[in-house]
Amino acid sequence: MTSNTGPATHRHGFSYQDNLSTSQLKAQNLLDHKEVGKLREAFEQDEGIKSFSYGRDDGEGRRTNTTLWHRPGDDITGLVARSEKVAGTMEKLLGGELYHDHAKVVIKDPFTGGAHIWHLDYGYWYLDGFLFPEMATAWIAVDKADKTNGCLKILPGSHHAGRIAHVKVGDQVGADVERVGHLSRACPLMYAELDPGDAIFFHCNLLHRSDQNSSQHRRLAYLVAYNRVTNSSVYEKIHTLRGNPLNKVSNSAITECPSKTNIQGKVYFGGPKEDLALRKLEQ
Ligand SMILES: O=C(O)CCC(=O)C(=O)O
Repeated sequence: MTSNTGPATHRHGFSYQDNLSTSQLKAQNLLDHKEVGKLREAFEQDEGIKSFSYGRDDGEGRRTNTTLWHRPGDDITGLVARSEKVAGTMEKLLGGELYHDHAKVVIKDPFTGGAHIWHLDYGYWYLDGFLFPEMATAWIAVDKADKTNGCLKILPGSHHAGRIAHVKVGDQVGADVERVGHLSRACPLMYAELDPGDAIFFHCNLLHRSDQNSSQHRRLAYLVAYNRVTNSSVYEKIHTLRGNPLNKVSNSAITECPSKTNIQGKVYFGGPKEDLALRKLEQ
């Protein structure tokens, strides 16, 4: 991360708190049992998740399943994204006031869930016109995520390599495979195996991927991406859509919120056909 962020994040590219060691990469119980239960129930009932979900060819014979929206809204998904323990932690890691760039639900259904190939999030956010890699993601496990159902895989410390070249693979934006091979020797792979409610916060230049889910267990994760307010996109249209103040709330707002989701205030993304980064890589 940039020089004004915490040392652990700076060293490994992911963190929860500054005294984190590599063996404790996760934010254990970031959401407690009740909070993550409410979030899961909301995702399972939510009409927006079903109606706006889209797939991407993973280049490995399957498709991913994601629903992505800009602007957090006031329902349980929005309150988690705006809460002190998620947004406030991220603010400390990124070193200043933040925008909520987007949130998404990534569902890997049993036996059919697709892979997310090796990439950096800044591989495509760069193409969306963000000048600085001052962006990061909170990846929150809603279902248990392990090696069998396609948990996140990361190369700790790889964010020090900066932005590496990306190409279109299937419908995804993937990192240069030769460079990933070299970096995987320099920064040995870690599996982010998480229990429901655990999370990791990772830098936008950290190399990551997740495998297909061939197990009998669903893997559902909630991802919230943040950007420094001083790092607006140079594209006016993207800034207008994504550069909205965060309006943080206290952690108790999560418990106090009725669990129903609400699509009001959210702006859903239409998938690969609306993907500026993918269009640019096709040129
Ligand atoms: O949740 C996952 O499996 C990875 C998702 C991801 O890396 C992405 O959507 O950019």
